[in-house]
Amino acid sequence: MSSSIIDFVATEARFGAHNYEPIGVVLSRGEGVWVWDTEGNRYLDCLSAYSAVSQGHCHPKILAAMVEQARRLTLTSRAFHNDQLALFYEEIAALTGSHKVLPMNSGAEAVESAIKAVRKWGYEVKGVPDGAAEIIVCANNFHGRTLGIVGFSTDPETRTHFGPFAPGFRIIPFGDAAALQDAITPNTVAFLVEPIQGEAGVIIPPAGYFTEVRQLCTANNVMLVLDEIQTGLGRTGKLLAEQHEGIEADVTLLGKALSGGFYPVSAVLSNNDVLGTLRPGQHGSTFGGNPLACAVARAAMRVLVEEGMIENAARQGMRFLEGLKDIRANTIREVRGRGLMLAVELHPEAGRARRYCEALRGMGILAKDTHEQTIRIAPPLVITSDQVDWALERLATTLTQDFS
Ligand code: IF1
Repeated sequence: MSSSIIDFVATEARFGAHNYEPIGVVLSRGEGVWVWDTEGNRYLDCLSAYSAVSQGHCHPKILAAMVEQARRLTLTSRAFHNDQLALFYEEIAALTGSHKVLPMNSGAEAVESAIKAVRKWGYEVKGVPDGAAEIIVCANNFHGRTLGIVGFSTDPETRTHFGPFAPGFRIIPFGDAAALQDAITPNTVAFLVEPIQGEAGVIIPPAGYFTEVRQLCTANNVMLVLDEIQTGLGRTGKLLAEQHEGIEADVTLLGKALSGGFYPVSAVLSNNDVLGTLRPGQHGSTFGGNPLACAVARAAMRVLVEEGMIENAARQGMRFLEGLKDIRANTIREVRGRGLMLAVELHPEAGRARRYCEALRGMGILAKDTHEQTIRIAPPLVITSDQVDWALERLATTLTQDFS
């Protein structure tokens, strides 16, 4: 690595908590699907900051909205109204068909807020005895890094030595509707689940699973909470991943691309009285619903729809998935994906996915491994057919090598 890269990396190592092991590249500029490092090398971003930069890096219209708002008013706290929040509410409700919105900042905050709201609904509307509310989650879930959330994680790396954890969660296998039926009790207030498990390696449930889930939740007066923080906003080729299943969640969580990668913006969306249980003083956030966040999110939602990014994700996702499936390589165990949420799972004997990601960096592609054997592929939704083909050529070259 050149001296400047070494300096950046060494300084990070010297001062920073070592809670990440980044690929050896120091990025300094981004535009659309491309990012450049400090040496001027160009890479196609196949991670999109874990689906937060779905609109492409530094989208000019989101930037303009951010700069214009930042010049006028950035933060008021919710102690006062501002002239962006109502417009954000109207536009996100219209886009998603929601009735109530709770604006937060990070995805984890949206998840934690939803947990608080469904518990409150359970006690005050469903009639669950106080303190007895149960929430069902799936094994191999990823919903964030707060203490409450890692308390129901099944990934040792995410939860070891962070205890003690909060009670009130039951864990069932993902994709198994019978297990959900068996786990529901009179005290169950919600089923919290990702439509596709992202960090677990882009795990897509069996056809019909969510139809059964929807029926079970409705029959048992259990709130279906879909965490669409990664799958939402066009990533899977539809506005929301639930649309592939033909169902509607009771509570939907959005984050990441809700700001196009410019600012932490998340939201809890509710189609019933779950959010109606929150009264003044019972929940809040310094930055939640601030005018800058709202202006950025309004622009991010607008360009997503106006520039046909959702339809493009469906079209280019199919091209990418078929192209990956056409790669003849002994290293590949399975290719999975929906829209531009894709993954290549390697055979254990092919070696760690990290090695292939490092080789891909040398080919001009930035991708991220997950759980040792899987390469996650999630480019911005603005990717063109030529860029998909460009990426496929380099992926084929890399995946037909053996880094075991
Ligand atoms: C990391 C991946 C991990 C999420 C879903 C909530 C959140 C996330 C479905 C929380 C966040 C990020 C977190 C980041 C890496 C990335 C990630 F799944 F996307 F790959 F970790 F598993 N629900 N996912 O995916 O949102 O609080 O981060 O805004 O923690 O390393 P957040």
